[in-house]
Amino acid sequence: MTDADPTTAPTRPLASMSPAGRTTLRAVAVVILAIAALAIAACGSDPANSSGPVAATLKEHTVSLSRDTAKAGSVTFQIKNEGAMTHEFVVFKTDLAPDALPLDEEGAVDEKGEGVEFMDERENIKPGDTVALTLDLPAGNYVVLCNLEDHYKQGMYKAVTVTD
Ligand SMILES: [Cu+2]
Repeated sequence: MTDADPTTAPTRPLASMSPAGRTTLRAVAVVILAIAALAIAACGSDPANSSGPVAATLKEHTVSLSRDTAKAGSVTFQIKNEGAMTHEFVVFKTDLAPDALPLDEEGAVDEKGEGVEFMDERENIKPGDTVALTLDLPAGNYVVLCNLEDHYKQGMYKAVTVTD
């Protein structure tokens, strides 16, 4: 930011202000600049951006993602359990509808079921814990979910699309 040019500015309120007034104005400008810098930094985690870790939040009984797309290759999920129960985070590659994965006798997703390919998981994520899971994912359709008890059936899943 530069000070207004007195030769081109139509009015010059600064020129008639007391030195104290100018100092206050300058301080306000510094604060505005600081806020602008923070806003620019926040743009680094633009949800539309397909690179960088995907933040996943687990609760009873939802999975929330900072974005549902990722670029093929190394994909990291930063998983936080904000719930009151222990959860897990399982990644399946599948072209099935996210709410129609094959179930086992207990009502959990059958990790060896037809139409799903188990990729990797982080188990036993305690309330308040944050863990990372990095996988090498080819392009395709995925579902991430919690497969403890009937948490999947309760709604703990989200679709993720990985593109080249
Ligand atoms: Cu769970």
